[in-house]
Formats: sequence, C-alpha cells, structure tokens
Amino acid sequence: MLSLIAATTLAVASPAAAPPTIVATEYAFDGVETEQARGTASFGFRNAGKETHEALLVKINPGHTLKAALDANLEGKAAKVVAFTYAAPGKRGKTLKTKLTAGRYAFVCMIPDRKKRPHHSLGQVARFRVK
Ligand SMILES: [Cu+2]
Repeated sequence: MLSLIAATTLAVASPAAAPPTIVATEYAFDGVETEQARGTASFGFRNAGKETHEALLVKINPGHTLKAALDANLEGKAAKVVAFTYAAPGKRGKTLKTKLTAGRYAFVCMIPDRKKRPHHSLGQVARFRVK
C-alpha cells in the first residue's frame, strides 16, 4: 500500500518538476551540473545580474578545445551551437530544450562588456560532460 502511494505520488510529481535553472550574473553561470545525462534536456534561464546575459549551449567537437572554439567566435569547426537563450537583467529567458549526446559541452556568454571583452573571457563559462 505504501509503495503504491509512493508510486502514485512520483507519477504525479514528475511531469510538473521544473527543469534546473541556470542563473547568470557578472560574470558566471550558476546551477550547471558538471555531469549530465544523455537524452532530452531542459534548462531554465534567469538573469540575476545587472547586464544582459545569454546562454549559448555549445558542443565541443572531438579533438578540439573550447578555447579554440571561443578564439574563433564559435565560427570554426571546434564547436557547434546547439541551443540559445538570453535575458535582460532581472528577467527569465526562454527555457533551453535540446537532446544531449555523449561528449563535452559548455554554456558560454558572448555578449561584450563596456570594454568590449566577451563575458566568457571574464569567466562566464560553465562546462559539463555527457557520458
Ligand atoms: Cu554575459
């Protein structure tokens, strides 16, 4: 009886479970687990900072580095942008939805600060791995 109640509660709770939320600030992303499961994934996005921030989800190609990808402004063959969202200060962006496959990923913010330095160069990068 107890297990039936537990199973019922789980079945009701799962669909309503909110996706993990990535929180952007100057100049970081919080709330990104360093290991993620394969398959369909959703990430909420909230900007708790004072500047506009974006979250580009990039997949780093085998044999390449995130640094090479960023040095090429994500235009080379080192990485591929698989999803994107952004939010103004204090706002929520649209939820990112993607399918994760095995490999290395990172969330990066390409928006420049007042001195034209992209936020990722100031630390707004969050890497994770999918096994
Ligand atoms: Cu930013």
